[in-house]
Amino acid sequence: AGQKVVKYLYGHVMYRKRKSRHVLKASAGPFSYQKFIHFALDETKRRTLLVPSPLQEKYNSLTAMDGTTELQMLSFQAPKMRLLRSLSIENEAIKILDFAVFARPEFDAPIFCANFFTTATMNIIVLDLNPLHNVIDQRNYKEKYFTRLISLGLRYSELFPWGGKLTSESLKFFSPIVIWTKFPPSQERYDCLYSAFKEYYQAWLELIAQAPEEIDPSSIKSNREAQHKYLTWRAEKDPGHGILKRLIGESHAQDLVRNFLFNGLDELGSKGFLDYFPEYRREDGSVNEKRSILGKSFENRPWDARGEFIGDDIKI
Ligand code: BLA
Repeated sequence: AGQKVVKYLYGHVMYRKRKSRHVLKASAGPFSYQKFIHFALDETKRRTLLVPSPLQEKYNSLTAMDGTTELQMLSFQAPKMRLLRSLSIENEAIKILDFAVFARPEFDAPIFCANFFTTATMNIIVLDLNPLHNVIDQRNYKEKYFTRLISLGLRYSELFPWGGKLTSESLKFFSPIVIWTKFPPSQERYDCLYSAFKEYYQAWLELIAQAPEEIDPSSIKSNREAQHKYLTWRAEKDPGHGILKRLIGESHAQDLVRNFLFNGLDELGSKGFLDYFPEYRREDGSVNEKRSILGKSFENRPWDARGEFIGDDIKI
């Protein structure tokens, strides 16, 4: 039955691909992220046993309140992957991809993260292997996963210049090879972004394939907590939430964010947002709705060519 669902989902992706190609021809608008998803699923299936996630039944596709924007959700799991999920949102004017893979807590592998937001005038891009543990203070974690990827990161950071100031709190969730960039529409850049996505995803697949299963309960616990903290941050403060609310309404957006995109909040831990990020506590005990307490900073890439953090003047 699993295989059947996968085939069905593939059919769906292929169908969407043909459809969007047609749209492209008609409007010459921006391209589609469907081939990114297709590549990632193909490559993952080549390397591991990928089966649909139980989430797939509830989260599959949705038409936004405007009656034209399509939201497409896919989710899978594999022996080492707790959750591989993708959300794509497309209409004539916008193309959005939020693709992430979370390992099971027995592995301390980074989180694969591709967040692409494309309009007729602008692209906002984050592509990274988000570290599970702190790579600024914990040298051993950084060396374990990132030292060998510095040259890959360097190649693409030259092609994709740093996107400028960003929410300071986000920096802790990024690795030395993060691609954070903005650019106006350009076919050449999209082709380059596709290459970057393919190379980063291959690198992540290789890394998870090599990752040994942790058996020490305290390490597993620390991995679980780190992933829970990451999910808690993104479920509360991710910059995409406003768009989702506008498209599908507050309560659907909330459900999608908490139970699909950042699924695991209820299973991996019991702490709340303010336990992890007490600086957001307001006097009445509620969560400050501001995205950032520290404000925006890091005008330039705060990692040097050797992957050393050089943003020390700003406290994060
Ligand atoms: C902007 N998205 C941004 C910015 C970042 C990210 C860094 C710049 C604004 C800022 O400094 O916060 C992405 N931030 C991330 C990611 C992490 C993080 C991936 O901390 C991970 C830890 N973007 C999406 C999706 C949508 C989206 C799915 O990925 C819409 C549904 C929209 N992102 C979006 C928009 C902006 C943005 C509209 C510009 C608005 C803004 O700056 O607040």
